[in-house]
Amino acid sequence: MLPMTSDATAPQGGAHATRAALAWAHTARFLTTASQLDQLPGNDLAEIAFVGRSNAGKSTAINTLAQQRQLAFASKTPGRTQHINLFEVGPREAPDAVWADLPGYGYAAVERAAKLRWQKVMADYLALRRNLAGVVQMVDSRHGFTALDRQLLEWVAPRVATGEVRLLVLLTKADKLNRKEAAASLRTAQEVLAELATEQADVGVTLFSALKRQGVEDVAQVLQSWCVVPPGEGPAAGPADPPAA
Ligand SMILES: Nc1nc2c(ncn2[C@@H]2O[C@H](COP(=O)(O)OP(=O)(O)O)[C@@H](O)[C@H]2O)c(=O)[nH]1
Ligand SMILES: [Mg+2]
Repeated sequence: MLPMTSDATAPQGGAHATRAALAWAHTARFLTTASQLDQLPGNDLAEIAFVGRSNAGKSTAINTLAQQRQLAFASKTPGRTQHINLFEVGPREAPDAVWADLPGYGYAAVERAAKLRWQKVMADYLALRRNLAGVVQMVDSRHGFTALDRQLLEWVAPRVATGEVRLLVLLTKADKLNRKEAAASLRTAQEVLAELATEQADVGVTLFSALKRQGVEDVAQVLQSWCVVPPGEGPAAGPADPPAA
């Protein structure tokens, strides 16, 4: 894990904290699905959005974190799924987080109307979803940020700048890179993300491989830290609520 700012939550706490974070991620279970933002349940639980280009490895990353083969479905018609799938995480009687699997983007064969619909859904969700605590963006480590990836960063940047929404970029399929390529991929991504840096911003980036389980434990710990307030620390003082979504 390479935090971009001194504020970024670096995983720590040793084997026990790692096991606890993985156990937390493994509790993920399907909650509901929505085809429009106004169908999303109003929710006070911290929500973590998973976003990424079609084929970037988003479903695989979610399934790997949750240690469930089919939690996030691999779409049979790539790029066509405009649904937002929500998963609940934490103790069943007292869930402490929601994971939101947002529509993949950038699939070439999608017609223009669907692309525009996607833009509206994503821009509105990222700007307005009241309980959005963090965004996990999957970027193929071999390709780096595409124009659409950067567009998405721009939509959420205002809330990242204030620290209201955290950002973690997973450079996926890192097993396909050799050591030198991996270092270059990380460095290039850091350069792009440096544009988002502010005093308050919590932005991280890490190499990730579902195949080799690289980064899985660190990512679980970061996501848990976004949602679970350690005993005695009280709720973080945040900015005023943006308009409800
Ligand atoms: N080598 C390798 N392939 C991966 C990894 N993660 C995903 N893939 C492959 O990348 C393709 C797209 O993955 P998927 O999770 O469906 O991407 P999504 O469209 O972003 O949900 C599939 O063929 C996966 O098997 C990884 O860590 N390593
Ligand atoms: Mg998928």
